[in-house]
Amino acid sequence: MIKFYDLAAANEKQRFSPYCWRTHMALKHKQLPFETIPWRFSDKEVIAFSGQGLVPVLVDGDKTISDSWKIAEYLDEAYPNTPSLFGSAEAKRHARFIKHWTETTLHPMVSRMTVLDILNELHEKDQPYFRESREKRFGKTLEEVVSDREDTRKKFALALAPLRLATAEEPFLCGGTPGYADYIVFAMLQWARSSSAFPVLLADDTVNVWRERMLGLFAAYAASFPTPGK
Ligand SMILES: N[C@@H](CCC(=O)N[C@@H](CS)C(=O)NCC(=O)O)C(=O)O
Repeated sequence: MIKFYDLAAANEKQRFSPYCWRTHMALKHKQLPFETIPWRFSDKEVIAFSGQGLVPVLVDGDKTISDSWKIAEYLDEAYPNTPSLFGSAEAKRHARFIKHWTETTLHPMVSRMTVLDILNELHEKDQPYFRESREKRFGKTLEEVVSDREDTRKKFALALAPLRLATAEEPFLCGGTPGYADYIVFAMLQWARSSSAFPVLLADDTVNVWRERMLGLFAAYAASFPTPGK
C-alpha cells in the first residue's frame, strides 16, 4: 500500500502541512488506498532515505518520491486509470501558476497570521527548532510576526479576490469537479485550520462557500481531522 510521511502536531492525528495536505487530497482524488506515517520536524533521520529533509515523502513499492508537485505528477503517470489530477497539459500549466501564486503570495500571509499558534501546537521536541528556524527566516520573534495579524488578514482577503471571483462563477477552480489546482489552494487553508484557531477568513467571505465544498469532498475527509483544541 502507498505510504506517505505526513507532518504531525503534538496530537499525532493533527496534520497541518500545506504540502502534505495537497498529497492527502491528491490520493483521495486518485481513489488510491494509502497510509500516513506521522512525522515530526525533529525526525529528519527517518526520511533521510529520500535524500532530503522535507515532507511529504511518498513511498509506493520500490519508488520514493518527495516534493508535493512531483508526487502529483507521479500519481497521474503511475495510475492513469483513475481520475486525473491535472487533466490536459494546458490545465497543468495553469495549476503550476496557482502553485506559484499560492506559495509566493498566500503562504507568507498565512504564516504571518498563524506561526505562533503552530509553535504552540507542536510536540515539545519540535518547538526549539521551529522557533529558531522561523525566527531566523522572519528576522524577528514569532510574537512580533503575528502582532499585526488583523491587518494581515485584510491584505489576505484582498489577495484572495481571484479565488473568490473564480469560485463564484464555477464550483471549483478546475470547473465542475475539483482538480489539483483546487487542492493546492485548499491545502493552504487547511494548514491554517489545522494549526490555529484564528479565523484567517472573515465569516462573511464567500471563499468560505468553496472551502466548505472542499471540506465535504471524499466523505468529508479533510473535515474529519482534528483542529486545535478538538
Ligand atoms: N517543495 C516542497 C516543500 C515541502 C516543505 O516545505 N515541507 C515542510 C512542511 S510544510 C517541511 O517538511 N519542513 C521541514 C522543516 O522545515 O524542517 C513540496 O512541495 O513538497
